[in-house]
Amino acid sequence: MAIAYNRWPAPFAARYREKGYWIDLPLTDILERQANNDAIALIDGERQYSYRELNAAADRLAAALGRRGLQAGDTALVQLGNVAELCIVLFALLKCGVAPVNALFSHQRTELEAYAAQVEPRLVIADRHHSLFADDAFISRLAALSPALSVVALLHDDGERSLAAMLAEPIDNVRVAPSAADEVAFFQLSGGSTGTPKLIPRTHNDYYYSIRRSVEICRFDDRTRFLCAIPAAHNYAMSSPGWLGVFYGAGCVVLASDPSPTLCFPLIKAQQINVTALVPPAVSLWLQAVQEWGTSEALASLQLLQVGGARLSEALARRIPRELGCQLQQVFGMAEGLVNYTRLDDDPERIFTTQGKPMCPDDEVWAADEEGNPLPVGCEGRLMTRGPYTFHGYYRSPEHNAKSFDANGFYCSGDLIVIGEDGYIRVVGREKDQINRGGEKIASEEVENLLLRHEAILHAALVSMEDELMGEKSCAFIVGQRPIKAVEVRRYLRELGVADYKLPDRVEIVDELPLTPVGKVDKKRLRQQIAERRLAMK
Ligand code: AMP
Ligand code: DBH
Repeated sequence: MAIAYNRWPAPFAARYREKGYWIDLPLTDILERQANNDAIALIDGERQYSYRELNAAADRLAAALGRRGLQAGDTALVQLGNVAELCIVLFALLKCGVAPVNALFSHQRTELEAYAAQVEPRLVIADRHHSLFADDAFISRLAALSPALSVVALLHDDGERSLAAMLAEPIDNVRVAPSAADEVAFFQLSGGSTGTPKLIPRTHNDYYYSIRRSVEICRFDDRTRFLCAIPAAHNYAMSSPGWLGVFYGAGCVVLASDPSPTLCFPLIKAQQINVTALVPPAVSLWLQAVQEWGTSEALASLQLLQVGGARLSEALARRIPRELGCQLQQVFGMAEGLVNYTRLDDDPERIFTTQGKPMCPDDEVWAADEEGNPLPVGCEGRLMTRGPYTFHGYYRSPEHNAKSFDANGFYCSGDLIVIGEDGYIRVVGREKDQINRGGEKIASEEVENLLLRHEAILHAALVSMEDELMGEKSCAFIVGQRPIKAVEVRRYLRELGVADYKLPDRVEIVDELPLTPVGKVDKKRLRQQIAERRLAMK
C-alpha cells in the first residue's frame, strides 16, 4: 500500500507536469541512466565505486531486501554517517520502493525513537560503530515501537545482521520495483519547532525536479568533483545539488566525515575537488586555517564554495573569494522544499548580500504580515511559499499542518525575509521557536520537554544567544526546586539520549521566567537578559 501524504492539488500537479518539472520517473533513474558508465562515481577513503559498480551494489541489496519480503509502501529507519553505504542503501531502498527516514549520525535515542514511532519501520539499517547499536538493546526497543520491524542490517557487524553480507548476496530471481513517481520516495527531517521532530514526505517527482534544476543552476557535469563534508543524510547535502546532483551529472563525489580543514584541505588537493558545500561556521574555520597556514594553495582546484543552512554574514561572505580563492554561492534551502540560490553569473554584490532567489520560475514566494496578508516588495515579513517541490504537509501531523499552511496551501517557513525588486531574498530573522546553531536546528520545545522530565526542574525555556563562530548557541533558563548545576543538566539530557548539538551551551538558573501579557514565557526578554549578562561579563 502506498504511503499516505498530502498531495498537491490536481490542477497544480497537471501544471507541473505540463511544464516539464514532473517527469514521472523514479529517483532510481539518477543512477540507472549511468548504469554502464565506468567513471568513478564515489570515493570513500580507500574505497571507490564506478557508476556501474554502485548501481550493481544497490541492485544486490535491493534483491536481498526483496527476498526478505520488503516491498513498495514499506518504510525504513536508516542511520549511517558519510560512508559509501549511505548512498548504496538509499538507492537500494528506492529500487524496492521502501521509503526511509535518514537520521543524522549525531542523532541519539530520543530522535530515533520519535522517527520509529512515526513511520513504524519494517527495516532498520544502522552502524555497530554508533553507540546506540553497539549491542542489541536499542534494537529491541525499536522493535517494541514498530511491530512491523522484521529486518535489521548493520554496518560493521559480522554476524547474522551484517549489511556487508547482504550486499554480497547474489540477485537470483528476486524482482523488485520502485514506488510510483508521485508517491513518497523518502522522508526528510524538519529542523522543527515542536515537541516531536516532524517528518517531510518527499516524492520522486518533486525531489527529482529539485535535483535536476539545482544541477542546471550550479552547472554540475561530468567534470564536477564534489567534496561532501557536511552530513550526507541532510537535505542540503543530498539535493542542493549535493551528491544526488553530482550523480545526475555523472561527476564524482568524495566523502569526508567532517568539514575540518585538517581533513578537507589535503583531500581537496589529492582529489582535485572543484566544488563543495559548507555551513557558515565551517567557512570561519577554513578562513582561519588559511590565515594560520599562510596559504590557500591546498585549495587551488576549488572553484565554487556553496554556503547555506544558516545566515552567512556579509563580512564573512566578502572574504571568501579574496582569501579562499574561489567563487561563493549562497544557498537558502529547507528540507520542506523551497531552495534559493545566488546564480553563478550574478553580480558579486548580490552574491555577498543576498541569500539568492528561488530556483524555479513557478516557486511562489511572498512575505506576509502578522495577519497573513501580502506585504509590498522590500518589507520584512514571514516567508510564504508553494511550488513544484515544496511539500503540502508533515507526515501524520494534521494539527501542526493546520498552523503551518494558509488556506491557499502556502507553507509558512517561520523565516523573516525581505524580497527585493529583483526577486532576491534576504533572511533577516526568524519567527519559529527554533535555534539555528551553525546550520543545526534545535526545536526549543523539544529540549524544554526533555528538561521538564527532570524531577527538580519546574520550568524551562531554551533561547538563542549570539555566538561569533556558530551564529547562535543555546541557553536554557531553568526554574528548579533546588539548585541545579549546568553540568547536571547537560548530563541528564545526555543520559536521556539526545543529539549533542541540542545540549544547552549555557544554563541559567532563575527564580522565575518572565511572562508576556498573555501569559506565555517572554523569550524576547530572556534573549535580552542573556545578551546583557554576557556583555557585563566581558
Ligand atoms: P530545515 O528545516 O532543517 O530544513 O532548515 C531550514 C531552515 O534553515 C530555513 O527555514 C532557514 O531558517 C535556515 N536556513 C537555511 N539556509 C539558510 C541561509 N542560507 N540563510 C539563513 N537561513 C538559512
Ligand atoms: O538548512 C537547510 O535545510 C538547507 C540549506 C541549504 C537545505 O535543506 C538545502 C539547502 O536544501
